[in-house]
Amino acid sequence: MYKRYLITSALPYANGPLHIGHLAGAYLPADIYVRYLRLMGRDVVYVCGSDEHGAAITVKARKENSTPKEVVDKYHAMLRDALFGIGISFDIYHRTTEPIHYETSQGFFRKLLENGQFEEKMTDQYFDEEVGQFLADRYIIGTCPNCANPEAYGDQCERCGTSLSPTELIQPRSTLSGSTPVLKPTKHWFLKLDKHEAWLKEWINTGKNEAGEQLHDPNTWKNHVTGQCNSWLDGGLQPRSMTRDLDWGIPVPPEIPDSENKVLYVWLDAPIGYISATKQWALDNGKDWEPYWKSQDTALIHFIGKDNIVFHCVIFPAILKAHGDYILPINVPANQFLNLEGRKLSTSKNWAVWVHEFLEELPGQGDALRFNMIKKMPEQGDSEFTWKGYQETTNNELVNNLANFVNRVLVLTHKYYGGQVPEFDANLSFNSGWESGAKGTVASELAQLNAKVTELVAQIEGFSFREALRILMEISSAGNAVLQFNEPWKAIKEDPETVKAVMNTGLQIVAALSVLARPFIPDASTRMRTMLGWAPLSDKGELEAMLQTLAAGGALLPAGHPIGVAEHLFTRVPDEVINAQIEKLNQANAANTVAAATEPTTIQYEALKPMIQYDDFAKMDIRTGKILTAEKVEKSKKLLKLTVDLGFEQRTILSGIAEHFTPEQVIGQQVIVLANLAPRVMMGTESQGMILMAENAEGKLSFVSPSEGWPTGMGVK
Ligand code: B3M
Ligand code: ZN
Repeated sequence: MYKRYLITSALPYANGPLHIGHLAGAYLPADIYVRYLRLMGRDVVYVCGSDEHGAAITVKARKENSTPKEVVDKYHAMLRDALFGIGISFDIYHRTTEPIHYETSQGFFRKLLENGQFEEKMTDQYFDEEVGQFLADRYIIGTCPNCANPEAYGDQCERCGTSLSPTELIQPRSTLSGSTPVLKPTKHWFLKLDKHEAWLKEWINTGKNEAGEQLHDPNTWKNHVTGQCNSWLDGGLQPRSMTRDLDWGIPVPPEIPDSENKVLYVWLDAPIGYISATKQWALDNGKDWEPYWKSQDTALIHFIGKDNIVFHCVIFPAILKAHGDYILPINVPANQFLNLEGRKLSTSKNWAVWVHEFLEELPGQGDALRFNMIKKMPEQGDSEFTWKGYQETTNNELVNNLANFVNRVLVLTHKYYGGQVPEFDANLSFNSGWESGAKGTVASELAQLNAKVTELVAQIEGFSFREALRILMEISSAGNAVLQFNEPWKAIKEDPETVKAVMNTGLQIVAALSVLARPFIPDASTRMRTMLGWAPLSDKGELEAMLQTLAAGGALLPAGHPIGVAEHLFTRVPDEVINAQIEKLNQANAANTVAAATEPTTIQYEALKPMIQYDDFAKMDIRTGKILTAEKVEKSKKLLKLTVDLGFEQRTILSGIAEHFTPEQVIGQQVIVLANLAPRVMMGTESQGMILMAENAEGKLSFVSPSEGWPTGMGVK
């Protein structure tokens, strides 16, 4: 077991408010895990903060006609309030513009330089002569060499997804002045990532360091995380520039020759923010930060979204290693993306549910949002949030199941026993809540509870928070069933002794839920505690204590304990609230449609093929599958080499989609596969099947996939 835990969530860019996609990706999973660790009595520090440098900020400042400093001050406050408002329980929420962070980052630069980790190189970079400034990649737009999009950025084409470098753009122009930039030589410090490739490969795939010590168990890493790292590593690592010519950022230490007007690359700045935040936390709390970052018995875990995987699994580990005395993360349980009402969340298109607006417009529903986000958490694949789904889940699971159960137990305890936990005869049996038709005693019901709690804990340990939440609700359902199957309201007259045993069981289950709910819906947990006549949790080992009590067959609530007042934990979400939110999205959509109004096009449909018989169709074996790994095929523009999971086996499939998708984009994608197509060798590799794709009139491709979470290897008929 680890002696201490250091948990991080990705530092959000302070260039916009927080939306539910961020929440589901990097903050809620970490918060669940951290709250759980605290309840288990572990030593844990949870750090985060605003990422306040990089082109993301300066671009926004130009757009808002303000300064970078104004931008970060405004959004830092908004992000912090939204995150704490939704109950993310950071031990510190820091900023990368704090002096302690400047010192720490510059210290890293110096140490890396001293350790010979940099290669100093002159490179040609675009310079805007009108403005007199080198241009960050995002400040250059031009025509994409891949799809001819005239508005591609210097680092990426947002239409086809290809990552680019500015010199690949056709007809580049500066977004600052509109002029054509010129190439000018400039000096930069490149981290020799190529020197780190071998150990990184070994470490990611086996969990071992160069000395052969086991640092983590690679089987606990998510497939899509390892897959994305490997497809990057297989492409070969190149030295990467760790400096930029910008006027916003942390200056390269001034004593270093040629450092004028150079700042640190934001990825040599932001992740170091985790370290400076820990230092500040230690200062504020009279602790020592170093063991958290330098002692092998610390578990460092980064919670992030999938777009930050290579930075946290390849680049930052290389930086830590290059420094020399830091530990590496034992896991990076990245999540995939959450979509909203069938579409990608988009800040620029205002296609989002903003957390600060949610908290304002749906007051008191923070826990309900958390619950819904966890239920739809994109742990293994992309997932989707809909307002109708929000209403259904809240009403069916939180109101009808959990709130209803807790309320009934408390109301009946007041009614029958004057608000005191009843004494009972341990030999009495009644209908079990865990299995319809079975009989149980209080002791056997609690033994079942213990088994479920153990399962729930194991799921949290394995970062399967959706499953853990499902088990939480299973426990609540069992509580409801104990009441439903024994109908104390009918039995109280003829068989009051059995009713005492039934009610005692119900109360023990509420007591367990008040602790178990804490990581997921913290406010509801506190309210359950108050209803039970208990103080709120102090988050110091209460779950650990509860596990011990349950394992020893003890009671969580002693007989005679006086409970508090019964109230409703959750309220129904009415149609009006949902309709108003849907209307808000429709308006955002209408604004976008007006903005994007294009000339009408006439679509050319392909002619229908000749008729076939059913038998022709039935010869095809079509299956559901999932892409595990993806990489470019050398010397081929069109092909991606994929490993596809068919459940019963894995296949290598070459697919002609490389001009449409990057390997990173397709890893984790659910697909439909023609599984009995005769193998074919292409570019020296045997392709064992075909991925079915939809193609539109412009020749764009779209994946065809089963419903989210559908098992692989299932027939398509
Ligand atoms: N701010 C990118 C992002 O918000 C970046 C993460 C930094 S984590 C150290 O997606
Ligand atoms: Zn493109």
